[in-house]
Amino acid sequence: MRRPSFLRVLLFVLAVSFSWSSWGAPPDARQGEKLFKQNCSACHKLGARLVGPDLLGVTERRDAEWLIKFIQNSQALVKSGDKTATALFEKFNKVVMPPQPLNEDQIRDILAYIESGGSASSAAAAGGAAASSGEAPAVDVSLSPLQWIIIFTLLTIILVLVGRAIEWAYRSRGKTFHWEKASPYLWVLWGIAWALFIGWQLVNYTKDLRITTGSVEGAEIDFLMKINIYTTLVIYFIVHVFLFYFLFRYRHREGKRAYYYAHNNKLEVFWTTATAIPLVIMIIYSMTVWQRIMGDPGKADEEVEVFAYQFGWKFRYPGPDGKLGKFNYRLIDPVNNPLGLDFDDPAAQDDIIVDELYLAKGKKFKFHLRSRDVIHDAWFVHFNMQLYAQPGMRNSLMFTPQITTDEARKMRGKPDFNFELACNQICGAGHFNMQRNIYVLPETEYRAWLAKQTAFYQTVKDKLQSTKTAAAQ
Ligand code: HEC
Ligand SMILES: [Cu+2]
Repeated sequence: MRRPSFLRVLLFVLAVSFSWSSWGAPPDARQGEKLFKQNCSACHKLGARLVGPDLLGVTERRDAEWLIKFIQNSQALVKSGDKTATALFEKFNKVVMPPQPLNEDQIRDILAYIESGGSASSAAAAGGAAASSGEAPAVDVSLSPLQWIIIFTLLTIILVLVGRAIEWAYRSRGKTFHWEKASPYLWVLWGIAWALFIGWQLVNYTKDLRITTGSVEGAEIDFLMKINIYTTLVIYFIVHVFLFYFLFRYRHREGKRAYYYAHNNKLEVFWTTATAIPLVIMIIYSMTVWQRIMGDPGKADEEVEVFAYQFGWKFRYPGPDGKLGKFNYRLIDPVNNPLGLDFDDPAAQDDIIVDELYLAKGKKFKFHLRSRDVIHDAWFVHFNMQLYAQPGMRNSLMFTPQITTDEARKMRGKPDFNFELACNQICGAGHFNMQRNIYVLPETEYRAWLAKQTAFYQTVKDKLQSTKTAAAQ
């Protein structure tokens, strides 16, 4: 087989670098948001119909090529007899969507914004706030995966060319360059560079490992994870030192041959037990941690119901009687009774329903997870806790918040930081929306907050009564 000529390699490099510009950055949702506000918001909204259709989820309904054509000139598409466009035009009483003077990239930005469900707006708002306070917004220097691939390909080609250049230089003086002699030294160089790179990563990217976890139980899991990471790190370095040392020690030397050593039972037994013992210790320890958290955890100080639905969360507190009242999924009514509470049960009449989760520091909370429709996953992100919420099942999970939101903000140096609850199960098209803030307060403030809430039943009592009497008549 012929080796690729250098001309071909050169052509490839040139082709790659020319197409670089067209492979530029991926669509930018923030740019898209700006364009959307300027050009589309008069007639479109995300999440509601205005003059034109609700655009939330439109990127799933239609393919990108169609959308680009339609947005650039919808009437041209209608006239060309496109069925979808014609049907839409009819449905919207022949209101013409004017042609939009946008190029393909700009439309892709808008589509990225639509796909983000309008969530670029909070990021943009934060950016705007930073800009108005005189702080320059951070410059985004991230590269697309394709650009990384190109960079690595180019680097590899450059390395190969340097190697070839060395060979040529030797040959031109009538000598031969022996790679088998040079490579052990290159390996050592590579080993040192690699160790430095790993060290740099450890310094730069382990900051998050040092952040105090939000819950007492989560801190135990953290500790467990750190033992694992640090043990493997130590082994990683030992193994790699030996790897590069042996590469060097047993390098090619004229007239010497390596001794072929096939098998040694003693050695096999030694390294099998040497790895098995720490593993067994680690497994036993993690099982006891798991048992402490998920086994019978004893009585909780507070109980809260976490109710998941497509696509959001509701939280139910027991009210003054300290008891979560009965519920029945048959009683669910999206407006008047979203959680299906059984108001014939007095314990349900004082229950409080809220949209954001409030917790008290140092109190053990028991969370009863419930799902209205599909499997969701209640991930208490900064507390190292998660469990599925399954329809027809009542799962529960306990943990004790150990720092307040204020303390966490100070520790992180981020005044607008919030603990989060997120759905960790891709549960449908609106999955991205299943995120809620969690506020951890000192106990007194938590009690004050609870005391201010009104029972859900009070807010719907009259409506329920009138529908009941209407039904009776
Ligand atoms: C003057 C009002 C108006 C403006 C401005 C406008 N649209 Fe529309 N849009 C409509 C109407 C009305 C329809 C319904 C279809 C029709 O009339 O042909 C529509 C339909 C659409 C559809 C098809 C929706 C579906 O369900 O398939 C998309 C996508 C769309 N518009 C995107 C945009 C974007 C992006 C912009 C801004 C760059 C924009 N529109 C600006 C009025 C408008
Ligand atoms: Cu979900």
